[in-house]
Amino acid sequence: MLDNNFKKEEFKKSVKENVKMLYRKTIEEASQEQIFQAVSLAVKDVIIDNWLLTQKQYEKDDPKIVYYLSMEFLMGRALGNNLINLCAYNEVKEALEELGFDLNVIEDQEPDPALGNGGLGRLAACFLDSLATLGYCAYGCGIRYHYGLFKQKIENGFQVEVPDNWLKDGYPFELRRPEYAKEVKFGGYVKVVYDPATGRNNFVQEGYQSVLAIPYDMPIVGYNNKIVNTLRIWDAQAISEFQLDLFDKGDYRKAVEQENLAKNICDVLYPNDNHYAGKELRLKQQYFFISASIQAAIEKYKKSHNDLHDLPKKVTFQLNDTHPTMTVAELMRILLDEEGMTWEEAWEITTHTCAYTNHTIMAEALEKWPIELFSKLLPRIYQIIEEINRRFIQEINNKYPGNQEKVRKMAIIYDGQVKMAHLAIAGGYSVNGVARLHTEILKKQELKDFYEMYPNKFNNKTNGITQRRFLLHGNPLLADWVTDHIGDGWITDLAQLSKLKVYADDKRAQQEFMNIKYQNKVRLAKYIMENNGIEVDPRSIFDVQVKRLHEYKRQLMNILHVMYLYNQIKEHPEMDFYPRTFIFGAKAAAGYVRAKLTIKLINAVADVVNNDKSINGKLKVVFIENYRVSNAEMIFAAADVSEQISTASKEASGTGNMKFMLNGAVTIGTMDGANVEIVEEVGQENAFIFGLSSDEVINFENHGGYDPMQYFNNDPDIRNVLMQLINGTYSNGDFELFRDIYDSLLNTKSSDRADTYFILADFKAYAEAQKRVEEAYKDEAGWAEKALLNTACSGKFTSDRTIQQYVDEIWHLDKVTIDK
Ligand code: TH1
Repeated sequence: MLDNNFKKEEFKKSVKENVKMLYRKTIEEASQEQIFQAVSLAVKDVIIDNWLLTQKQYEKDDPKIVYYLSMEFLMGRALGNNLINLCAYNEVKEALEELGFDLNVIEDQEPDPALGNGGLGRLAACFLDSLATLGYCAYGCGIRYHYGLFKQKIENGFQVEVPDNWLKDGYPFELRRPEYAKEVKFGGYVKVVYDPATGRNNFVQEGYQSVLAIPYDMPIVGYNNKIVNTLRIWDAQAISEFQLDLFDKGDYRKAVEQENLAKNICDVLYPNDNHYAGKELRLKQQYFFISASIQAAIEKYKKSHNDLHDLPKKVTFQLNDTHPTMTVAELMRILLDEEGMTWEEAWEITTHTCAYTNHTIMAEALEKWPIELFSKLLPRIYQIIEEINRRFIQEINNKYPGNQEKVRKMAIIYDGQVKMAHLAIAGGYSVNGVARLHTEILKKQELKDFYEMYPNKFNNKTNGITQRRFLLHGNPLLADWVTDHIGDGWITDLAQLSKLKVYADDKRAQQEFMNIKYQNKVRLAKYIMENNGIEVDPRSIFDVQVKRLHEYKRQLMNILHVMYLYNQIKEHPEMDFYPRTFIFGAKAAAGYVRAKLTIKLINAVADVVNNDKSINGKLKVVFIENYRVSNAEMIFAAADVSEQISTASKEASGTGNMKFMLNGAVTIGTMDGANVEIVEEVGQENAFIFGLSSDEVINFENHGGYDPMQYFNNDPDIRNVLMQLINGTYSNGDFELFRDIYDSLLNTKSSDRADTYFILADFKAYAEAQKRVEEAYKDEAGWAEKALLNTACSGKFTSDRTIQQYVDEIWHLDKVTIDK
């Protein structure tokens, strides 16, 4: 039996007690939601003991700390995951059964905290899980959005956004800690005050507005090691309502302004993935959580250390993309203005404490703030950035005398804008990409000049995912099967999955493996029936593309290919065709018109295809509403084919690709992001690779694009499909509904370049790869071997490996174990 604090009878008693205390009810009278709250409280009780133990150990050992600063933490539900990591899942399941409840149903009561958009936010959550499991002292720092990413409803085929009020019934796994509140200042002006005692100019912000940042802590439970780390998310509260004596009671107008400022800062997560909108409120959010987090970190450091010059030995601030880059200037501000350091001292410390991760090369995601906006909202921070910029330009001039081109391309402030990526690179000691190909593109293209100037800052950390959530919790049948064959070491050492390779051509193992896949497909088919009212055949190929909707991810190419297959089946009814279910799940940013239209197209094609009796159910199309972490776990487990078809060079890494692979799905994809490394691990013959390479794409882009018209003119299959966008086939005779999509592919007027993402260029290669998928699937044993090998070769893609590389090469943390 594993070592945990769960005694079944005690646990049952505690649940009953909680139901009584919380709701004045007996267990028979309580609703499932109330049982969820009571169970969570009982679990939290166990967690808090370990949380305290961990705290004690950290105080004793004084390890180096990483602060993972991120605007997004896509945690997903906590109850099931906490039980898994406490090694108490099965016991609690039994205990609840004895009380007459089903743990799965209880888990379904939990709101899915969606404080993130997609890969970037989910990566942060996987990293926290790995950090706790590996025994490293880490804090996640973020924002307590009152509304996470919207819930998606599909009405008449269109996406409708519904607010996600995840805090409505209270969230049992958070702890409010008002005693650690911090003041954050906005606006006003900077007054220079000469101090004759020190002979220095002091910079004092005056006439500002304040907001109080209140931390809420969430426990991050390590796997089977008693370690509990902390995710600290900050909420905003008006200073006046918190601490009456702090505010000037006479200034009513200011009081109201401060009240309003506090009110909306934490309202809502910006729903844009890979896109920057440049809104003032977003800038406020960034400074709000960074200022609070850095103040708290410095205060904590000073409690047990007396020399801030040693900060880099004890602390790293890891910036999750450029969103937290304010860290560089805020740390400088504290060291200069509050600690009285010289610029040189402060800069030395800052540039050895901050490190930056780049997650995208998409131009529209680059953060560039107008000087006007920035300097008005953050006058002192802006002043500091100006000085950083002045010295940085000097450094460029020293290295490249007279080269104005370099200054133009690299300056932090240029053309009336503050460029956050440049600040992050200049202000930190490490710059990393998130997959090997992506890091190479950074070094050779996007950040070439910076790489030339600071080659030693650049490094790669290929992303990973946590197997605790995406196999152990999400796919219990496969998890048990794996454990039966190779033991349970894989749970904390995923490389051990390679021991499964010997079973790849074993008939019995193949059968068991595919039988588990089948059962998971039945589970998903049931979910689809209940949620979409569509009947799908679990014996058909489950071909899945789930991820945020973005043109570069090319959901459009997928659905155009479905239209093409449908045409083929209609034209050649006698044709041999293996039944296939195309499954989509994707949220589009609320303002991204073309992405939303693509969702409509997918649903429109689904309507026609699914209701055409003449094709005998050979083809089904399903759009799963409200794709999110909780249903993702079930979807990965059920997939045969993993669609990873981004335009080469555009997807920095991808992490869904790894979750599919772990669960024994075979990839159809381009040589993009981490797909490259997936193919390297599993072998070309166990994946279906097609399309332009990143070099080819970049080459086209550097030479004015390519001509999609040639494909339209020369290929009747492509022409047919495109014409169906504007001849009413999928729009009840409406020629205009999908015209924007048609234009985006062919018409240079509708965008800078027609077919920006090379869909027509790759279409035939994609169709041909899909044909290979079909042929391969018909060979049952051959497919089973491929599927099994995908699981067996997925060991590299654990976030435990990624985190260990961050620790070894960037953070240099000390490993902690809890004294028994
Ligand atoms: C994603 C990348 O698109 C994806 O390829 C990568 O696997 C993931 O990050 C984790 O590294 C990004 N998400 C965002 C979200 C915003 C801005 C930039 C990116 S890059 C808001």
